[in-house]
Amino acid sequence: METTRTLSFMLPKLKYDYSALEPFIDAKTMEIHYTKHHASYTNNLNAAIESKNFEENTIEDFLRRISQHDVSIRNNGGGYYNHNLLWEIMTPVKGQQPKGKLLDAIDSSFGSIKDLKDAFTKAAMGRFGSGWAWLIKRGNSLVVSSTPNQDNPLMDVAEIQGVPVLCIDLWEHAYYLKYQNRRAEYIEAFWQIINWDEVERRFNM
Ligand code: MN3
Repeated sequence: METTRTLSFMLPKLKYDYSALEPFIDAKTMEIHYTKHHASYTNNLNAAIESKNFEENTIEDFLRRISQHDVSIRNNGGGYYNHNLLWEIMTPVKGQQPKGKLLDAIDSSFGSIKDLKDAFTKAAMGRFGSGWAWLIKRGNSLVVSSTPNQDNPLMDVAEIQGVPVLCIDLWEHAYYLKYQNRRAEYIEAFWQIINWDEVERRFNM
């Protein structure tokens, strides 16, 4: 007897309040971003895979073979994964700094944290239109990149592939209410709320 296994993805719970990242990210933006945008990617992804049989078991499995799937899974699967990661790598806990093997890799790959910040900011400013900038792990080193739309570095279609450890959302929905056209200010503010402990945990995985 053939069984149909229906896979479905859950919108993860936010670990902090909508207002927790104030004044860097305002509460209204967080609320809309999570309850509308991320929820839509999740629902649309589930609709795109409903009642179909796939070999994939995890979102990462889908992304690594995304060239085999239709554009709806690419856009919504990317949107689902990217926002899951985004909520995790931001924190209301002030004053975190990279340390340990992560700091070693930052120093050997970029020179210093300042150099990493410059490279990350340049990639984020240089992304035309909507997309993401990334810090990705390739072996024991780190690389900065950016992708359009909801693509990400796990995808087999990405220009620069690797495992994401840090990301910034460059869609206007991520910053327009507070920063309007001032993307540079948003990127500078974002740098103040990075959860370096989580970035380090992902780097060490
Ligand atoms: Mn977004």
